[in-house]
Amino acid sequence: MAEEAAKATDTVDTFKQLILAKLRYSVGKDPGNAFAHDWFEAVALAARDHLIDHWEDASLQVDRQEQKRVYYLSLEFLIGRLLVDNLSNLGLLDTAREALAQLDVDFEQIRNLEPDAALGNGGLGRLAACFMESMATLNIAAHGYGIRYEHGLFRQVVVDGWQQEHTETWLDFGNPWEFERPEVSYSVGFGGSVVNLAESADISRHEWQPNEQVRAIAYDTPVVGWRHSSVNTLRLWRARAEEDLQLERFNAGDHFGAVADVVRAESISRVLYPADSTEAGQELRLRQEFFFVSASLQDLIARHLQLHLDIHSLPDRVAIQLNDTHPAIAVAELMRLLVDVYRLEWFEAWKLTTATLSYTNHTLLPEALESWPVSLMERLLPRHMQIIYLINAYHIDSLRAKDIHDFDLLRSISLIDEDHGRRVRMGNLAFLGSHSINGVSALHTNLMRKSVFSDFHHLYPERINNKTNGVTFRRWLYQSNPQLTELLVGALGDGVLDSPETTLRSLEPFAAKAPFRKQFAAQRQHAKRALAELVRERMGISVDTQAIFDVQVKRIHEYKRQLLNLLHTVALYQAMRNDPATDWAPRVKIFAGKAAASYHQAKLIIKLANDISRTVNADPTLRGLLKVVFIPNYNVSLAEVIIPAADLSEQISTAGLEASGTSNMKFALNGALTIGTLDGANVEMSEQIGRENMFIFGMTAQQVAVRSRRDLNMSAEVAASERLAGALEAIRSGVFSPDDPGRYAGLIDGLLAHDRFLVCADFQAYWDAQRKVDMLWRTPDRWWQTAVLNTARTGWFSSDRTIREYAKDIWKVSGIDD
Ligand code: HBZ
Repeated sequence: MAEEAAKATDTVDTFKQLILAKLRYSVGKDPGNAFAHDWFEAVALAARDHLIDHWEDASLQVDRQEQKRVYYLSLEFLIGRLLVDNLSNLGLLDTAREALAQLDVDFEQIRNLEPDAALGNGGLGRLAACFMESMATLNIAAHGYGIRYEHGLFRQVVVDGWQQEHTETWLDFGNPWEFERPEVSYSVGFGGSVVNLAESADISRHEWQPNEQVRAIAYDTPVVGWRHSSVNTLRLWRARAEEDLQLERFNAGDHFGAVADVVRAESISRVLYPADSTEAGQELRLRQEFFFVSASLQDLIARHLQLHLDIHSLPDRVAIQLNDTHPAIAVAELMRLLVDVYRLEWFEAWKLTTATLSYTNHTLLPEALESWPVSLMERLLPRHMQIIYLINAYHIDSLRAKDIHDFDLLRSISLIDEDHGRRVRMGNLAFLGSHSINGVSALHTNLMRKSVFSDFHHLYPERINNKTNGVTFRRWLYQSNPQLTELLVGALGDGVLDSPETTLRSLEPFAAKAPFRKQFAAQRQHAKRALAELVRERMGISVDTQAIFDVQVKRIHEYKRQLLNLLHTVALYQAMRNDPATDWAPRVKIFAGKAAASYHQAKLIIKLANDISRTVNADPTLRGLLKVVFIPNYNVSLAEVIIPAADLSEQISTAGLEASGTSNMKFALNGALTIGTLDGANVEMSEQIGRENMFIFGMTAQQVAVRSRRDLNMSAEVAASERLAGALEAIRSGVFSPDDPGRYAGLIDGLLAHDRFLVCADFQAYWDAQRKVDMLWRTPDRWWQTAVLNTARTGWFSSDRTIREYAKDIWKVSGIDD
């Protein structure tokens, strides 16, 4: 023990010296004149030194062992902050805390100075970040590839209840985690024409001559696994013009014109598209997609050839995962590289392409399925358009050869949609070019087989498979909830940190132990106080930490049904006012989330939440029984504060529409109870956790399908429920918007006439489920027993489990230790 203590002191001392050296020689400051941000930078750089040592080891090991490499292509990586993540996985968190304390620097203050790397919109981007961490933890040799956006997801400011979007500037103070690699750069072409150099009739022998070139510069960020098992690389590309300045134009006095090309080229990596499930439909978006796909493929092929010399062995050494259709142009670009550059014969190239690529689908919503106008593709990527036509033609030929002539089937699997002004269907391209197509929860995968890809599934029954999402427990438990983590370690031992998937189950018997339940409740109180403090500081609203913290945080979208939650809020408000003698369970309704800038209905829902909040919070007759807060600018860091503080997790999407959900898993892991529909991964959660330990309500996906076919007029449902009618009428008539009483008339009338997401149809079931929540809350023993069981039974939703499944079933790779 004495020896260990001496070693720890030694480590603290060494780390302290390292921080001081970084402060002096890298930041250029002394402790006497350093600002808090300088300290942040010095600690981050000190941690980075440790990362680098492990990073070198990891890449040498991969080369030696000739491990197959995984490339995760994603237009989004919603990373959040990295300081605590890196220190914690390096095992240096306590060391850093102590070293800083000795230097009289407040660790909590400096950790909060780090900006969020918000290079993603929501679940899809955050999943990519969890996967990167899990792949490093599992010793899988993986690279993430994406875009280094200068501006990440917009900063949401709420002014008078309305969302405003402001530019996010995460790079203002530089980024201590990344390494610019100017020597790693590729040229990416656009436009121009296709030429027949060899005068060959075979169009697979034609070549592309782009008329615009953009340079992709690599920026590498090390990604360290738990207990620094391995360090992988996230490589993000920045766009640069081939030439910084057209000197001739500049000298002729055309100062703006001289940099026009620079602006055009660099706009590619300027900003993340804030498009959540709405079609971007912008040329710039297609340029972004092709830019990062082309640079990434060129880079990984160069690495492959350097190591293995032979392009033919690509699928044996390389697995490329396409995160949604955003990188689906990879199918055509890989074909172009193999055929035009490496001179492979078409069918050989096709074999390599499909054996290397696999694709993950994240949505079934028709409006979110990507497609590009043929005219745009022809102009921007003429050779790729030609390749897509060829793939399509060969595919249809191969089906006809198998005697498949069904016109409707051929039309539905075609890469070209002829019905909506000729568009390239990126989902179909990704499907055809991949050997594996996976959904992200069991229900979603089954619906994929029956809906968007039913015809493809019929033709290729082996290709579609399920990989239910998971989340990294390092960030979403150990780092965000140290109090609960400590409690778990106390109960189950240190081993729970290394193998929570199996060990957490041993927590079950603790649910029956009163002293443990008390401790479990105490850690929640701690987290609730921290959130209450944040709400008071940022919004000036005080909330009762003894009340149920009822939380819905996610992108604002009609299918996620924040409106259903708001209707319940209004109905509860009215019931509390009408019936003050009832013993109501006190509640704090907490909302947060961003709406896509162009999504007017979602922005109106944010305004409604804020209008309701203002009215309810100011009503003295409620005696504080109900509070409503909309916390602005939801991001990863805010989620880390909110999730541990939640008692109730709202997962109430219309069944069949939420592909998986991942916050549902984070909440349950932290011991919140879920109120939810049988949608996405909620279904599997109810299997693991037990339906009796969740509040499951509402129509099933099947019932939704049947009801939607009937009609979407809700007069009957509204007539049947006085409570629903009352809530709708209050909103419609301006009770919450006295300054503009007609503000919500359109929203409510629209809902009654055409309730696409079945808000009204599910209202009564939701209300009833909420009353069960109240009842359970009144018996704390049972509540906390259920909460402990939720934590105990969520181990399966670790992204380590998900990644193991990808590795075994899709990528055919194993980690070094496996
Ligand atoms: O992906 C989400 C799903 O809605 C959610 O159910 C699932 O858990 C998660 C991970 O699989 N999808 C998204 O987050 N989608 C986007 O963010 C998105 C971004 C750009 C687009 C379209 C969708 O153009």
